[in-house]
Amino acid sequence: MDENIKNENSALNRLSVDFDHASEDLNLILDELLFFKFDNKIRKAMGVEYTEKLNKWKSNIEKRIKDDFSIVVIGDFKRGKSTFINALLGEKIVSTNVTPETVTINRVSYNDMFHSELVFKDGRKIELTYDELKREHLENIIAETSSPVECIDIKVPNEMLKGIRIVDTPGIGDLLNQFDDQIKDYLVHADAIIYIVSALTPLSESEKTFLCASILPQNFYKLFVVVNMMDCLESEDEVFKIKNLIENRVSDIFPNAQIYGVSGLDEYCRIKGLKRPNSEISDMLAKSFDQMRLDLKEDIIVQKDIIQIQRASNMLNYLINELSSKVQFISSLLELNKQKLDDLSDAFMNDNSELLKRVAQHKQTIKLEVKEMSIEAKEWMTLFLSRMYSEIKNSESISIETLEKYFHFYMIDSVRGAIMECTNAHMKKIAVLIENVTEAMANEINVSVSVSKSISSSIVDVSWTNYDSAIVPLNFIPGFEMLAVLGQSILGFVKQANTQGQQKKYISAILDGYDQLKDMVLVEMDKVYGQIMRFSSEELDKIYKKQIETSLEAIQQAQDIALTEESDKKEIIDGLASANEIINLTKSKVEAFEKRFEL
Ligand SMILES: Nc1nc2c(ncn2[C@@H]2O[C@H](COP(=O)(O)OP(=O)(O)OP(=O)(O)O)[C@@H](O)[C@H]2O)c(=O)[nH]1
Ligand SMILES: [Mg+2]
Repeated sequence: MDENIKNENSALNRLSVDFDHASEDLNLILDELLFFKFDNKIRKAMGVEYTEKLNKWKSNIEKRIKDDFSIVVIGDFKRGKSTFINALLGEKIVSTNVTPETVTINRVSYNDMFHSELVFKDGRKIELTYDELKREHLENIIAETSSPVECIDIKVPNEMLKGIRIVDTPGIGDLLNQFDDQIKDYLVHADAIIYIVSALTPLSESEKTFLCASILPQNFYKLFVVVNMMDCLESEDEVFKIKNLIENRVSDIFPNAQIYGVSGLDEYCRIKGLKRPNSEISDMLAKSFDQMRLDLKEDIIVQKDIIQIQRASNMLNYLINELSSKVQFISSLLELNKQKLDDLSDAFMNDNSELLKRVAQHKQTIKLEVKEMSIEAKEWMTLFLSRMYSEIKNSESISIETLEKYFHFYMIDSVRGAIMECTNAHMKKIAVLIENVTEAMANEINVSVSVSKSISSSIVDVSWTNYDSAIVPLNFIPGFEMLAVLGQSILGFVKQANTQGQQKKYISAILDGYDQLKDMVLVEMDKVYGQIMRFSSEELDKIYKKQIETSLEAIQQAQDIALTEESDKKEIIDGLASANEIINLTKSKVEAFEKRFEL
């Protein structure tokens, strides 16, 4: 009975959005905005460059509507993302256990025949056979070409992939860290996220930070959190415990997250009829994977159209807001005379301007603040490490087997967690500082421009960066790669103790080397805070540059307008009025659209 209701519901869901119709409507609204390009008066008012930009945004939104629905599988390194994808698809498609040299982004989608190619950053491609997708072969091919790889595009005749694309990303915080920018890009264009964590390191602080900073702001409709490697646990009870633990940790951040405890490896073995890794809990693991697969289908794949339309309509809203700010800004500049505009533009372009001097002062202030923070963090860390020392000293009751199996995870996670805890608290402070400075800079620009505050703050928001900014906090996570290196060093440190299976020897080996470990951690902390300092300073430069650029562009536009005849000016004022009309019209159309599709 329940099953019937569920099926009926999902059928209804499918009926509730007519994707072709909805995307056609969105395209019509987008076409409306093309008047910005074709109406001469508007072109004159907004400037040619601006109307050109419109094209880019428009094609971005169109791409969002037209492209396959994209599910991005993401998570820290070596959590079993690729294994999970293979298990989900029931065949070995993406390579697993890859070495850093073979790390790639894999895009898997549907085609009625297998087809795969290695795509290089310069646009060149190499066709790959199914066999060449194996790690050993790929390694040789990538080494031989020694060109930077963009991704591997894999098309397979797998029913599940119809209309969707699964993106397998390399681990965040990969030692090489070369993919982070690319992953950001995929995240912006993702429709849904599957976040993979490991049951052996259940949601570390760095993973939590990543979720908060990069996934949360994007307002995904649903978040699937997959706790993988459950086969490594001893019993169903333990599986249950770990799943609950993660549920608690995640639900604070994402009330709409769905958590599954699975084993990609077990599922793959089950499908292929291979020996399962943990026979004690294999039934439970199979059930859990099946449930996850079913939910994925019902909650995401069946609803993919509506999710995709919603994301496109969000982008459209950003675009409309941006256009609106720009029109307001130009309108306010029109009130200034030519001389005043020239002075303004001189002030902005002058390398020795008062404005730049003030940016330098702001940077210095932030630098001092970060210095203080790093001292505070190291004091705090020293305390933390001595607490941990006592805990290790008092761990007689833990068996040598457990220590050998889990102790390095405990160490790595605790130390990383403590560092993330410090930097998290400090980064929040720094974010507030940067925000204040940004506002101060906007005000300083504002004082000279003498336009209203609301307009100057909209300068900061203006442009596509508004959409991008959902992703900016990723840069705020300091030194992911350093934390990874630190993890490796701790691992080395713990594993070097050769204690021939004796518990006491194991503990004393760890304690003997403890000072060395402490020094290592403090040195890493210095590096992390150094990076935060550099990052803050670069961030201020970027914000300042952006503010100046946007202001100069508008001033230039106003200068051009100031030079025109009175009669032309009237045309421009008319143009701005028409622009406003279009903006308001599209705004109400988007609203009506969202209401109709219950977005
Ligand atoms: N026991 C167990 N091992 C697993 C499971 N999933 C993956 N592994 C193993 O973990 C290692 C890494 O797996 P991958 O699938 O390559 O992990 P990944 O997250 O894609 O790794 P990167 O892409 O390098 O970040 C491999 O040796 C897998 O066999 C699992 O569910 N259980
Ligand atoms: Mg992988």
